[in-house]
Amino acid sequence: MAGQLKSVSGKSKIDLSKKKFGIVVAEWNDEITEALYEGAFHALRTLGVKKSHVVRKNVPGTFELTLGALWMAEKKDIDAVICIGCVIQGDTPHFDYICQGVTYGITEVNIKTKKPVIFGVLTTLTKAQALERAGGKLGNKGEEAAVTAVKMLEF
Ligand code: DLZ
Repeated sequence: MAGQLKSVSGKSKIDLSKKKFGIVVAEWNDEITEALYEGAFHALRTLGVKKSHVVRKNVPGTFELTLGALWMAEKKDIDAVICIGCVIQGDTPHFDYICQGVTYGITEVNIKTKKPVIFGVLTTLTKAQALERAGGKLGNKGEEAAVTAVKMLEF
């Protein structure tokens, strides 16, 4: 992941100080989603995005990311949206419905608004797997989501 950050840092074809990002954060599994948010925020700042150009909004759970992302992306001054969530499998099929709903929903928001809306959602079998991906041994997927947003703006 650090490699990806380096490949964008300082070399961006666009002036990132002029770009404004929305980050929508699900409150479920907040230990994980806060770490993902911090990763995304830190990456954007490292890449040259102004602090005042990062707008955060919380939603209750990952399922609500779709509507939160739509409201955020519909704002004229927002260039890209990063959705942060974490769904951990439980004993019921709820996991599958939330994952399916948000995946489809975020895809729709991309197409409808024609803005990059990034899927920074962990879908894991255990909390340990989520922690590994939220600043643990497998990096920080929030950071990756931020880099993805920048790459899409460069596109
Ligand atoms: C209900 C629920 C469950 C069981 N698990 C999660 C989860 O692991 N991660 C998450 O972000 N949200 C979960 N939710 C809440 C749903 O996303 C949603 O907020 C509710 O179903 C209300 O629409």
